[in-house]
Amino acid sequence: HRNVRSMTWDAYYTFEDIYSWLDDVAASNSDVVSLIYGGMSYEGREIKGVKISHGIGRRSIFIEGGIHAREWISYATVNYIINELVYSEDPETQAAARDFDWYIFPCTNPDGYVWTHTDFRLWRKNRKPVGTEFGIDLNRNWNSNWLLKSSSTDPSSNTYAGIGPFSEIEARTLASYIESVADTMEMYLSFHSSGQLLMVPYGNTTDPLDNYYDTIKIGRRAMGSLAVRHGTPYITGNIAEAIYEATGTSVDWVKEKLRIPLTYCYELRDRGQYGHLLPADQILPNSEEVMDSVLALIREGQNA
Ligand code: ING
Ligand code: ZN
Repeated sequence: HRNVRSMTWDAYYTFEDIYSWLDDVAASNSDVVSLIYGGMSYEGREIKGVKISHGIGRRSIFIEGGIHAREWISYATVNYIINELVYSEDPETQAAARDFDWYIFPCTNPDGYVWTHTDFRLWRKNRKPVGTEFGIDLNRNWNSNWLLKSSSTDPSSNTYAGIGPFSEIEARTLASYIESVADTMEMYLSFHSSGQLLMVPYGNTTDPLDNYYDTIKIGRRAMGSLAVRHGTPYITGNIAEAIYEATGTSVDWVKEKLRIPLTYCYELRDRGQYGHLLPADQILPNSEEVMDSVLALIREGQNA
């Protein structure tokens, strides 16, 4: 396939083009960027990402994008973050790139993403056949309160949770990769669309558990920074209070099992006008404001 040497922010890219671009970013910046493999998909595609590291002994930040196939803005936003961390000349961005090890996966549901380009634009799940149906919701398959809330046992449902926790190779292999790098991890970010929300665990209860008050305070300040550039309002809350109760999700598992202190899930633009079909001319403003907010999360997280 063709070699994507630079990515622009006025179009959505295919699976092949994203992976080709990751290859090139790594090859062109081999002192700092390496390719990493977070796992495998049912149809045999790799969950490919990049590690950005300016040396050993750093704390780390993990970014998970594209676990839901139709949420194209998630893939684009995560690619933008990679691009900024590698190529930006902004001093704060460069400091963030230098001060942390970054583990970044733009496409954690490869088969689903390919399907949204070839066959069905609004596909959400993976593509494993289940009887006459297809697909498990990869954000309901994690081993944290599995099947308890907003999860289905019906394979035709968009929130079908699978036959058990980590039944799906994508969720299972990614989880074991996350676990393998968790000791240095301070922040975990998951990107979805849409709704303009910043959410913290947990999804099974509105109770303010763990470091709820700290993470909400940090999150609200970061959403203040997000709004500075284009005025886009985000609401911060726990999953159950901000959107709906849902369990078996990646962020709940990361927080509950790995105890990563700053674990957040974004619902990116917009608030429903276009939903998952966000026009490509919003990729850049969306990504700029999100990058501002990621830097703010780091800043506010250190001051907390
Ligand atoms: N929303 C998320 C979903 O998986 C979510 C909301 C995220 C719930 C993280 C719990 C944890 O349903 C979308 N748009 O997919
Ligand atoms: Zn989603």
